Amino acid sequence: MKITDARVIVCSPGRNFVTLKIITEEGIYGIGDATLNGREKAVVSYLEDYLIPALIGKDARQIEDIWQYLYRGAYWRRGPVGMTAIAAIDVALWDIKGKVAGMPLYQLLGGKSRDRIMTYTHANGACLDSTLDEVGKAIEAGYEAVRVQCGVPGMASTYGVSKNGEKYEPADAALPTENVWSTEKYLNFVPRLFDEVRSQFGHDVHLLHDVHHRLTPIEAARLGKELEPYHLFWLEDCVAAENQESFRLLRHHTTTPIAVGEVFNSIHDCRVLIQNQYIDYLRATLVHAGGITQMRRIADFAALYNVRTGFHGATDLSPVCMGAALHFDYWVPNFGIQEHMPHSEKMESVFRFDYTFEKGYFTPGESPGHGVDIDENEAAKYPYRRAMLPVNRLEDGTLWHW
Ligand code: CS2
Ligand code: MG
Repeated sequence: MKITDARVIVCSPGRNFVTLKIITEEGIYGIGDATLNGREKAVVSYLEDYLIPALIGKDARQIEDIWQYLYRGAYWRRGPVGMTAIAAIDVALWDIKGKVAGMPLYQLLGGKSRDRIMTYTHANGACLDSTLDEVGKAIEAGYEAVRVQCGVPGMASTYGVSKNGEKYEPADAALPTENVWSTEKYLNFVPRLFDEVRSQFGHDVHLLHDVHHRLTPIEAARLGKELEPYHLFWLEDCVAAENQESFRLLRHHTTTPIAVGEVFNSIHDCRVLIQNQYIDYLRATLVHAGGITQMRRIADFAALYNVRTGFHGATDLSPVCMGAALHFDYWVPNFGIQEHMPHSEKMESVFRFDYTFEKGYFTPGESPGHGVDIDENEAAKYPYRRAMLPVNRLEDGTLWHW
């Protein structure tokens, strides 16, 4: 089953998506998501200039060997650009395998382990009252888990709180816009936020919060400890994960569950955190961390240490990522939760998918493969626009983590 062609489709129906289509001599094709927010064209070049030429003529059935060839065979291993490109190929090849077998992807993985997939959505507002309103709306819509982000008094903008009321985190300009950050203002405010949310909505709803790498280990420990009475489902990315020893310090101070990993791309990024039991949830993105082939190894390893999955599902990942992730979630024994930021109608108009959503839960479809396709004519209506994520500075001008 020879690969005869592969092409990269770039479109921007509200935000940029990079989609890979691999075609075999039998005419069966598979689709992968190669979107890396704010660095899209780097992955396009990696695919077009380096990986696709090496793919043509290979047997599409040999997913493992192709993965090893692209990963081990490259002297320059790992990194978000290369691993996103490999993941796109991997997901497209699994899609082909499912179509050939006449089975949905979750069946190829071993069948379903649950009946439906719990998701969390985002509630955010510029001030406490509007944030509480958004939490109320999410609960009313049926979500059992809500990520809460709120503007911090005295700070002009905050991570996770969009400026114009959009549902998603923007990559909003051709060059990065700048946010200002104050750790003290933030730390003084967040426990109050969760106190209000719990007193208004009770303890049944799962609450999550994302710090987006902005604290030092001891600051994160303080936050985790002060949030303990509010029983978070997880506290995400409270420190940057380059120095993984940071998580030991954090872990020794708090029982608030810890989630990390949306920027990871290798099983080696996860090993220390998992085997030392520093974390509870792994956020690695299916399409940034080497696709199904690597992700199921990471998940199996995590299961040995009671670490569960919590896939990244922001709107900068296309419906192709969501479709493949949902099949994985349906199967993976140590599933935790799936992030869900709804795509706009315009974004969805470019893709065809068979997964369904009802009151906070997803179910993947039954069509062979991962069940997501791209309408190339629709995609052509929305040309690429460069859009970059913001940067962050402390009040004195020091560049900080975004
Ligand atoms: C976020 C993302 O979903 C999340 O938890 O951290 O919104 C993230 O900022 C974007 O995906 C960056 O591309
Ligand atoms: Mg995050």
